Amino acid sequence: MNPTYQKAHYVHSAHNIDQLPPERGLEIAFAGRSNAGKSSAINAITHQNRLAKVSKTPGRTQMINFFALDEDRHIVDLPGYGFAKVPLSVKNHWVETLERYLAARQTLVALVIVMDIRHPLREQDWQMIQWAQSSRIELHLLLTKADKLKRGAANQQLFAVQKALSEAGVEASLQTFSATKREGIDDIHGLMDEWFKYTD
Ligand SMILES: Nc1nc2c(ncn2[C@@H]2O[C@H](COP(=O)(O)OP(=O)(O)OP(=O)(O)O)[C@@H](O)[C@H]2O)c(=O)[nH]1
Ligand SMILES: [Mg+2]
Repeated sequence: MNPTYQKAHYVHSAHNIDQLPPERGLEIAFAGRSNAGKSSAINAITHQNRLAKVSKTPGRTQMINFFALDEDRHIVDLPGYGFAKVPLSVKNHWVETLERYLAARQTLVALVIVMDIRHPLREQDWQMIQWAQSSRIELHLLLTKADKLKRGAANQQLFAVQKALSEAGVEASLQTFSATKREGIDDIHGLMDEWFKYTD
């Protein structure tokens, strides 16, 4: 494994688009519905337990959080969308902020959309997929909590999502993942190595 992921450390939080750090180097962002498992995935990928805050209560991540591997490589934990109990004004703020971040951020090279394997491709996930496609960044779908399904059922979900994406003409890679069982980490490291240009 590339040892740099373990060096990830918190550097910055932004609540608004104008609080983002200066654009420098390369950035990989993690998006997904509230409670999907974004923060847990980031912790598993960086081999740390408490880098990104994990919670049983949906809506835990309410800021855009930046973690640095080095000065030129950042992992970004985005606030979750789709949580019913968040006031409409807060929801609208984040939808707008996410759209602007995806459209404008020059350093953003890839978006990882984290989805609970039992509930993939909900409406807002499609919205994020469309924004990512129109920004021409790399797109990867992480079907997480795969430990909640038997292997056969998990693979069935993977194929169903793959089919839906190809029918919609979406270019994206995808995989199953489990933060709890630490499965799928090597696969995403391989992609991140490419996006972060560790493999050149
Ligand atoms: N079984 C299982 N549970 C998981 C997995 N990943 C995350 N969870 C649990 O799902 C809940 C939400 O995880 P988070 O990582 O906080 O989710 P999030 O997407 O960051 O949520 P927000 O910050 O609220 O948007 C927690 O109770 C986690 O322990 C997984 O791979 N397997
Ligand atoms: Mg979170």
